Order: sequence, then structure tokens, then C-alpha cells
Amino acid sequence: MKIPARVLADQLKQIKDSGRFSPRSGALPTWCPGCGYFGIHQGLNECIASLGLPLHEIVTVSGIGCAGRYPFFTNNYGLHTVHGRTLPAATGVKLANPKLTVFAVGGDGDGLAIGGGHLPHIARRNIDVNYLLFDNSIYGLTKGQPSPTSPIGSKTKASPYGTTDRPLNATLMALTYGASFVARLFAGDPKGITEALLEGVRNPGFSIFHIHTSCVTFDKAFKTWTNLKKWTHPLPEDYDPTDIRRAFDEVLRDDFSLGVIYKREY
Ligand SMILES: Cc1ncc(C[n+]2csc(CCOP(=O)(O)OP(=O)(O)O)c2C)c(N)n1
Ligand code: SF4
Ligand SMILES: [Mg+2]
Repeated sequence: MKIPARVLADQLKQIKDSGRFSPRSGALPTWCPGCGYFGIHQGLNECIASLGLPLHEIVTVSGIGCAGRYPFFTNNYGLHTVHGRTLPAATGVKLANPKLTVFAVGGDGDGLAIGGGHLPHIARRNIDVNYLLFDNSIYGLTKGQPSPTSPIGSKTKASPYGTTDRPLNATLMALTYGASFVARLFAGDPKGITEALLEGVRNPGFSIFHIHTSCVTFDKAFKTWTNLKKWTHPLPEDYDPTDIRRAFDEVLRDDFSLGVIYKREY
């Protein structure tokens, strides 16, 4: 269906007037068309716009990967650091200037493979960093090797006979490590991402947002948009995110229920 130019211009004006685009930089994201990261970008931009903070008081810190490119696409301060060292760098930023609102952004390879040793320590120290884990279950930037969250049997150029390793469950790991705020989200639901971020930013400690997303270029079988839409669903209506035992029950099912899984009461 062809949308008339005037309708598109009106829609663009509405978006500009809403301020949704103001946290974006002039650099257009270099992600592949259809990549789930656009939905995450929209969710975080809307959160930043709603916070109403001056952009120089916000920092996005990344490691390396397609997710690691994130800081180029925002107008706030940004640090593109070393593969796997997203969380130590973000910790340093927060400790050096506690007035800053810090968002750490990184992929499943960055955060759970090479950088997997940092998650328990930022969680137990309860450093006030908001960590968006972009979990596409693949190494996107290096052209599609299996990651620690790829399912058993994943066939890639680096695993032509299928992987034999069991995948990690990042939400379960975050709960086990004692993270004080844990959300599980989906890149296809930017509104849900914004809502969880706005709640998590208020947590005066470490908040993790485990975001299931799609690598449309290198994964044609597992985390496709079609599958993710089929698998994801909201948490039960009577769910109480302050009940840690309930949170473990929910997450042990290795399910795709979405929302705020756990928040600590101080
Ligand atoms: C020390 C080091 N080891 C390996 C690499 C190669 N490398 C770059 S990105 C990457 C993995 C990317 O996967 P992920 O973190 O899931 O991010 P995605 O690209 O999927 O967003 C690897 C292994 C590197 N840049 N530095
Ligand atoms: S390779 Fe995958 S993760 Fe990277 S930008 Fe393209 S679709 Fe996104
Ligand atoms: Mg990845």
C-alpha cells in the first residue's frame, strides 16, 4: 500500500514534535534493515526523552559488536570500549561521576562469553548502572558464530554440524547473582522497553534489561521475528515482582514471559 507523501510528512512532524528523536545523533544507525536493535534504540530514546535530563548527564557505554555501535547513534555522551569490558567501563564512569545516568549496552557475546565474569560482580556490588543486554543468540558483527545463548543444534558456518553446548539463561543468571532489578523484554515491543527502563532507572542500584532480539541477517531459524512473536507473552496478571521465589519459578521455566521479573524492596 502506497502512503501519500503528505500523510508521511504529517507523521514525521508528529514524531519530531514528540521529542522521540531528540536523543538520536545525526548518524544513521548502520544496523541491517530489519535488525531488532532499531526497536531497542526506539525504546531507549523514548526513555531518555521522557526522563527530561540534559543529554550531557547521560552516558551510553558499550563494548564491541553490532550492539557495541550503539553510542554512535545517540546525542548523549558515549563510550565505545573493548569487547567484553562494557560493565567494568560503565562501573568506572558511574563511580567517577555518580551524578550521571549510565546505560551500558552490549550483546550476548560481549556480556556472557568474553565479558561473562563481570556480571556477577556488578550485580553483587549493586552499582547504579542500567544494563541493556541485546540477546540475539548469535555473534552478529563477526558474521554469525554461535553465542552462549544459542540453542543446542545451532548450525552456523562455525558449527556446521550443530552446537552441542547448553545455552545460558541470562535472566536466571542475573537473579542468581543478586541483581536488584531484572526485566525480560522483546525488541519488537519498544513501548514495553521504555516502560521497564523508566522503572529500572529509578532503582538505586544495578538494573538489567535482558532483551530478546532478532539478527535477521545471520539467524534464519531460531530468534526470527515470527518465532519471537509466537513465544513472547506478558507475565501473569497476578505476578508480584518483589517476590524473589516467584521470580525464580517464572524464570526456571526458561520461558519468554516479558516484563519486570524482579525488583528489590529497599
Ligand atoms: C578481544 C576481542 N575478541 C574478539 C573480538 C571479535 N569480536 C568482535 S564482536 C564479537 C562478538 C559479537 O557478538 P555479540 O556480543 O553478541 O554482539 P552482536 O554483534 O550480536 O550485537 C567478537 C567475537 C574482538 N573484537 N575483541
Ligand atoms: S548482523 Fe545481525 S545483529 Fe548485526 S546489525 Fe545485522 S541484523 Fe543486526
Ligand atoms: Mg549477539
